Amino acid sequence: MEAVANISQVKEVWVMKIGTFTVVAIAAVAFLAAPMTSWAGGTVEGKVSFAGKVPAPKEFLFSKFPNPKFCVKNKNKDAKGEKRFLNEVEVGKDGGLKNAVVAVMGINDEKFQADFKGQDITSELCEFLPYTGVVTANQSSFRVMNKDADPDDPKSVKGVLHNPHSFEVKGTANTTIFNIALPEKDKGLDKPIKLRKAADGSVFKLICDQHEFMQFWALPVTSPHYAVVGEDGKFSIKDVPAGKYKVVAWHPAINKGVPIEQELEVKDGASAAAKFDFK
Ligand SMILES: [Cu+2]
Repeated sequence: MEAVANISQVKEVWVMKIGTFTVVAIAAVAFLAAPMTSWAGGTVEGKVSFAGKVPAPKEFLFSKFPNPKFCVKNKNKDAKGEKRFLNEVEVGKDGGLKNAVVAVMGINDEKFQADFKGQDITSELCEFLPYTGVVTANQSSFRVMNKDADPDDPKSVKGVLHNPHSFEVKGTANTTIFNIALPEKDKGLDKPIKLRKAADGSVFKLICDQHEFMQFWALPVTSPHYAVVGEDGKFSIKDVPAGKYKVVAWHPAINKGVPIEQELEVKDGASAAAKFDFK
């Protein structure tokens, strides 16, 4: 018994020693890292504008799709409630291109990519929200939640059937990633996604196979240095490590979905201006 007690005492001392070493090591790293992170990196800021003629929304006759009496509750429609509008291009009063995605390219942040879970996409009143976002090429979780049920339709009391179908899109090529029916309200899907050609410029598309006007589009990114712009078109991407970069602005329905690029240099503690003018 005594021998056992002695061994455990020795162990405790050993653990304490390791513990002390660890604490000292962490403290030393923190001491070195803290002053650096407080000023390292710069900001990329600017605006995405659209100066061209804003294309008319795409039109879909409610009557040609399932659940016309429910889907008409969506606000994007004509005065008579016959046509659903898909406003692909929305421009703010100062010319900002809403929903454009800006990303600093060439930063391979592996921790960000491993942890990235994206955002929950919702199906609400027969619309995927939001309209644009970002994904990673090898994303462990992509989620879509069905928020729709129609109390006035016996077939849809438990849920309006949506069928999120995702694709990797490159040029005119579309490759299915997943295709899953969501028949019940407040139930969703959670799937990993892989984009094999993200490095070659592919993008992600989500469309409902029941209601074609339900769409979500995303640009693959490799670091947290991106922004999805609102209707003022402005963005401010902070804490970008100093260096020379290609920065892109992308909108799925403008310039045939091809991003426009700008080269710039980010300096520590400074702001680098980026301006993207789509026509
Ligand atoms: Cu649908």
